[in-house]
Amino acid sequence: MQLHSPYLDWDAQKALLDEIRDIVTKAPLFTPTMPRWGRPLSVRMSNCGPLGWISDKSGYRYEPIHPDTGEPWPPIPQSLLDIWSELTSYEAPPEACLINYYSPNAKIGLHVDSDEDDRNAPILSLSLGDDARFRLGGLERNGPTKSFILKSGDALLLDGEDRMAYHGVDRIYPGTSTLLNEPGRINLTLRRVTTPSGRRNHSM
Ligand code: MD6
Ligand code: FE
Repeated sequence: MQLHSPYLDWDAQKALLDEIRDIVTKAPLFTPTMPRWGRPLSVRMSNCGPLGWISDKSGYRYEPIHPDTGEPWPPIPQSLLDIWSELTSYEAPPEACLINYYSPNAKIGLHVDSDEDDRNAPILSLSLGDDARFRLGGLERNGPTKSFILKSGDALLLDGEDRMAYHGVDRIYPGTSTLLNEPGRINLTLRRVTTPSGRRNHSM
């Protein structure tokens, strides 16, 4: 893992927030539900990019359209593509940017991001708004974990052995940032979903 704290200064955070607000007017936040039981998650979501991550009764997956509007997701802003290039040395651009919105009581349980075909690509996270306590474990659900605070403007890269590590957000700390004009937090995760074509691998 690599934590850049902070990575974005106040002006860059404000500019990114404006871009995310614009995306969310076109692709409104939806409430994902747990597969099978349909229990709603406490986090609300949207996406930008050719693919977006969704969860509903049928399961977790990437889809090219918004589950409520049926419209394609808005494109990933150039500013985010530039950050991906700056912080990762990955050969291909991200295809999905998941936008998570946390109200003061929202959290996300320990999980592994494993719906991507390309598990070699890192996942890059950017945080805006209130502080969050992020928990990072290992490859096994019941293994030891450590926790640290993610602040507005922080960039976190889950790469290498941490790419498939369990992680989650225990809680947010309302009122620790004034960026959003209201208590809450936005987290963006940039993901490569498909394996880039022409990739060289050991069979060649
Ligand atoms: C969050 N982040 O910070 C949730 N996933 O709100 C994630 O689930 C996450 O930060 C993959 C890689 C980095 C992350
Ligand atoms: Fe995750």
